[in-house]
Amino acid sequence: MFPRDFAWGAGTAAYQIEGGWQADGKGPSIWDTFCHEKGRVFGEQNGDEACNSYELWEKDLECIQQLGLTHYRLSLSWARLLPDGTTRHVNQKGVQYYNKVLDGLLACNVSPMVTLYHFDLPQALQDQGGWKSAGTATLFDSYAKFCFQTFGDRVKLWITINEPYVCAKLGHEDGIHAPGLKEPGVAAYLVGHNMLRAHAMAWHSYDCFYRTEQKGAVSLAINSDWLEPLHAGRTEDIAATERQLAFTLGWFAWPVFVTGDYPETMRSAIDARSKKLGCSGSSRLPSFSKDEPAILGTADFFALNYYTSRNIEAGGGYGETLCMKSDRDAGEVLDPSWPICGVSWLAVVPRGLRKLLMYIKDAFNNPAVYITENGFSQVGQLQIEDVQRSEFYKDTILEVAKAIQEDGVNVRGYFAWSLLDNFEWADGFSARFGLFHVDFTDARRSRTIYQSGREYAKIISKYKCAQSK
Ligand code: PNW
Repeated sequence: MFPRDFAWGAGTAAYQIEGGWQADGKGPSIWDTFCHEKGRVFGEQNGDEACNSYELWEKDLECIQQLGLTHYRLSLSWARLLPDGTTRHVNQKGVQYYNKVLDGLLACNVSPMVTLYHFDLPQALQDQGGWKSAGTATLFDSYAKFCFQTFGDRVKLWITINEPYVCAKLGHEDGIHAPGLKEPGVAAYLVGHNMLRAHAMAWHSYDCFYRTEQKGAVSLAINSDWLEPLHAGRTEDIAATERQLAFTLGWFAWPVFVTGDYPETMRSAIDARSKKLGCSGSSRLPSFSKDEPAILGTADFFALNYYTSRNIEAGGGYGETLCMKSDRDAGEVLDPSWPICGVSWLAVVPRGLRKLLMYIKDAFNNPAVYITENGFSQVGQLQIEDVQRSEFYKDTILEVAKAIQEDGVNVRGYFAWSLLDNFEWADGFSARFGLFHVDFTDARRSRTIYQSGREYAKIISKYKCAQSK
């Protein structure tokens, strides 16, 4: 049911697993700073040590092999490689660390997918304005070139930026992720803009200088829920769903895959709201300059992070305040029949993934798709026999199979989130997304496979066997 070279993977991110926050010359990142401030993270926890993958990476390799993964998605810590964020100073110990991990993966016949940026901007760059500053995009491009140059002989799948939506919205509008800015209705659009510019510059750099020799592929990971109108026949809800989609998936996918610019629905909604609120000056949504590398066409595949679904109704009660939610003028409603698992925002709806894949096929001209994240967490009472999550993986992978077989979606791989229980951002260690349990009270951070991990391993081996016949 799956193509022969289908990628069976699992993912992690540097800050969530590595620890070693000051080890061997690493510079601080915005997540180090954020977690060390009071009241930011559940239980005042932080990623100072996390899963200690900085020292225990060989244990991670064992987990990867136990699952039988063909691919592993990891991210590089920018500040571990370039402590002040610039190529003026390279931390060789950081280079050695990632060389060991990448070589270790290849030695086990596992292909790496590498994310350059997974939420952890070097603090030195935040001090100069962070993603609100246009110059950060240029520095990201230099960092990306450094990584292509240093690791690109072994890495064939690259993600530039993970979930620009989450970075922009949670980090700069809601202030619940690093850098913790609350500048509603303004900063997130600017940050998203600079991330798109950064991504496009890096893609063009790869295309010009590395593609011929390294023969890899580059994209950005876009998170999206599946959205449907709350009342299927209600015109206002249908329009609200379209707006919500434009402000989430469309915000990043339209410029890259469709027009080189933001969705018209998004721009007109922001302009209209600005007028209504009497915001002076130019639009809060920046425009792309003709003098910079084009945004359109800067993805070699579609990288999708899918977790959940929502029903959408018009309005939402954010009326006259300046914020993104009032710009969108759409409210999210959860169907009571969807089980909420672990974290509050995550309603489990596997069939939403199939529908979203179909949408992506139609809207973006049938691209190759990697599902770069999908999963759910447990909170509270811990179960190694996590029956519900085992069922979830079975159901979800079946939906992916149907998307390939029946809908003809060109899905090339599936990455479960996450290989290990890890530091779940503002939820600290309270939400466990791992296929392996990690004992954070044990200095050795012992890793134990969950039932869901065993289930995933079974699924992988079944399809691998079927294909070898
Ligand atoms: C993604 N939300 O982030 C990230 O890419 C992962 O690092 C993370 O562990 C995973 O999803 C699970 O949360 C998100 O609050 C973080 O809506 C928060 C939200 C969504 C995605």
